[in-house]
Amino acid sequence: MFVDKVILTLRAGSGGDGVVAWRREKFIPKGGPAGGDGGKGGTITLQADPQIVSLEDFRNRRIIAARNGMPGSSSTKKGRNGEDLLLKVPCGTFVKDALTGETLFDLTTPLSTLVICQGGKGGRGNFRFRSPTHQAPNVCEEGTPGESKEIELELKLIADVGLIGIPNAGKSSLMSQLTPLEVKIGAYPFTTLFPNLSYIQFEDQSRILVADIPGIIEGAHEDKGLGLAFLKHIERTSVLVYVIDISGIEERDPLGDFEILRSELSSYDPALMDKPSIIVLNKIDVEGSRAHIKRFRKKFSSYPIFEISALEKKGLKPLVEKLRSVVAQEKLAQAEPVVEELPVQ
Ligand SMILES: Nc1nc2c(ncn2[C@@H]2O[C@H](COP(=O)(O)OP(=O)(O)OP(=O)(O)O)[C@@H](O)[C@H]2O)c(=O)[nH]1
Ligand SMILES: [Mg+2]
Repeated sequence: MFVDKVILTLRAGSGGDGVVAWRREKFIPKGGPAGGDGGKGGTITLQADPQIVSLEDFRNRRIIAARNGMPGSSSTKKGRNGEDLLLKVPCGTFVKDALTGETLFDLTTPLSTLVICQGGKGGRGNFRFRSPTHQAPNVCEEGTPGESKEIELELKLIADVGLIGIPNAGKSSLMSQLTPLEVKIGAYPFTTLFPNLSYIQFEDQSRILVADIPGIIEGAHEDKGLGLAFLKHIERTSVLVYVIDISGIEERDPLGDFEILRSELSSYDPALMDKPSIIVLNKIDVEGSRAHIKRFRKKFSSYPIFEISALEKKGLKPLVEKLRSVVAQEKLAQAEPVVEELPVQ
C-alpha cells in the first residue's frame, strides 16, 4: 500500500550506567577500582533510499525505539552498546516536528542521512575516576538518556515527469510503455489509486523518473473522486505531461478535459501553472480522433503537443526525446552555478 504520511515517536537508547567495583585478586589486598563504563545507547538515523517509493514500512509502527546501552561490570568491563537503528525512507521525505509542524529536514539526495535521535552516553565506572590522590574512588556516573522525538514523515515524490489526466485517459498505459514497471491498466476509471513511480532508461545509463498520478476529475478540489491529495507528488517535478484521451469516446470533449485539469491543478497550487507542460493526445488509433486533434491543436497552439497511441506504441519516440531535453534544460536551470576561483599566486 502506498503511504505518504506517518507520525512516529522515536526513542534513542539511553546510555548504560557506569558501576563501582573493585579488583579482587589473591595476594592483592587493596586492588583498586575496577568498575566498567556503561555502553552507548542506540542512535536512530534516517536515510533516503532510492529503492523505496512509499512510507509503507512505517504504517503500523507508532513507536520505534533503539536499545539502551548495558551497564558496565567488574574487571573494568564496558557494557554492550545499544544497536543503532537505520530507518530507510523514500527520497523526497520531509521530516517534520509533529507538534509544531516545522520542517526539520528534507531528505532528497539518495543515501543522504539524518541523525534524528542521538543515543545517550554511557556513564563512567569508578575505574575512570582513579588518580594519584584518589586511589579508591567510590563514584560512578549514570548513563545519559537518549533523545526522544515525535516526528511526522511526509513524502513528496521526487520525479522528473508527472503524468496528469482524467481517469481512463491512458496514463498508466503510457507509463507501462515508457518504463519497466508493470502498471495496472483498466477500462474503468480510478484503476490507479496510488502514484506509481518508475523511470525511462536511456542507452547512456541516464534515467528520467516518471510519476503516474491517479486520475483527476472535475471538482477534485472539493474532494470529488480521489481529491487532489496526490498532487503533492508532482510539485517537485520538472515537467508536467497532460495525457488527454483524444478519441472523444464516452461523449467527452478532450478540450474540456484539458481545461478541467488546468483549473483543478491551479486551485491546488497556482505555481503548477508555471511548470513546463507538454500535452500528449492519446488514443489516436481510435477512429474519429483526427477531428478532435485538429480542434485541440488550434485552440492550444502555444503548447508542445504530441500525438500517440499508448496501446499501439505509436508516437512514443519523439515524446521521449522531448521529455529528455526538457528535463535536462530544467535541471540545468535549477542547478546552482559553481564559481571556480583561481588560486592566489
Ligand atoms: N484505443 C486505445 N485505448 C487505450 C490507449 N491507451 C489506453 N487505452 C485504454 O484506456 C483504458 C484506460 O487506460 P489506463 O492506462 O488504465 O488509464 P489511466 O489514465 O491510467 O486511468 P486511471 O488509472 O483510472 O486514472 C484501458 O482500457 C486502456 O487499454 C490507446 O492508445 N488507444
Ligand atoms: Mg492509471
